[in-house]
Amino acid sequence: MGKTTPLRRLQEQLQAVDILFEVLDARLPFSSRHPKSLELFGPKTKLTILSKSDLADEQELNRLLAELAANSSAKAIPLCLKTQKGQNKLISLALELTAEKRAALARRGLLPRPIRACVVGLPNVGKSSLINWLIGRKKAAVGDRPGITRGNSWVRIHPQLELLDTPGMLPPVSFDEETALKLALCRILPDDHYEVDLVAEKGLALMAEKYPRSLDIYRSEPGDSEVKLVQIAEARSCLLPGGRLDLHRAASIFINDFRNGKLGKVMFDEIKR
Ligand SMILES: Nc1nc2c(ncn2[C@@H]2O[C@H](COP(=O)(O)OP(=O)(O)OP(=O)(O)O)[C@@H](O)[C@H]2O)c(=O)[nH]1
Ligand SMILES: [Mg+2]
Repeated sequence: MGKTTPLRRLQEQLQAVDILFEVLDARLPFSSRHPKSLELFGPKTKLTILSKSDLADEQELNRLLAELAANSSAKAIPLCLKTQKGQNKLISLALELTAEKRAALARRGLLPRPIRACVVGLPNVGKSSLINWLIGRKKAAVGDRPGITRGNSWVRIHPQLELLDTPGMLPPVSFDEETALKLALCRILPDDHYEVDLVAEKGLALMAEKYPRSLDIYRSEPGDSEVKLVQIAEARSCLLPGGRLDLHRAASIFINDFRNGKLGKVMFDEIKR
């Protein structure tokens, strides 16, 4: 008894907050949601942040936003956390979503207190970046590596809104193979959770299917000739001693090119048409 497990810590954090900022990767708006999020968050008020919108296929993202706006009361906002724009929009959405709660607190005649928010999401989706972006200074640790945030204080980001400076860590889960592949490609699964070559092969197939032209950077001339690891190894002269092709290096090149945006903006989840 009394032992702090990550799940208990999360539950304590959730109890203290009025609204959740659930961060999802805009390229994977369904796959990057914790499979148990409904169970974990219950009926808690939630604002969905679609982070890394600068890396997402704009047309598909707009389709998703239209779909959400038409069919649910859930609010979602796409954000690029690399630019200092949109804070006021997010804060006013949060205030809008908690208007009833604030009114109820006021009716109880309590000393008015700000609404409290906490950021949640899978590893590497941009939770710390969101906190920094809202707080406006580098406080939370940010890194391009899943799982770097450990260790809480409230920071006032608006007279009526406070933010917990530590994100809620969600319990680890396993994903089906298809989802795990997309998450690994977008670096939401830690590097030691997957085979680089396999992720690259599947990623290439995904890009060939959805964004075939993006693979032209590995073709000698633009077209639709097949691009597999062999072709990338040839195009980039990845050779092992003895002259055999180094497919493992080709796999790393592809994954880095993808993550650095060299293959363009993508959407990997199916948006209803
Ligand atoms: N291009 C782009 N990169 C982003 C954006 N937001 C975050 N990143 C990058 O994504 C990586 C992960 O961001 P973090 O804020 O550390 O993510 P986190 O969810 O706190 O990760 P953990 O603490 O490891 O769970 C970093 O390299 C960020 O620079 C964004 O809007 N656009
Ligand atoms: Mg973090």
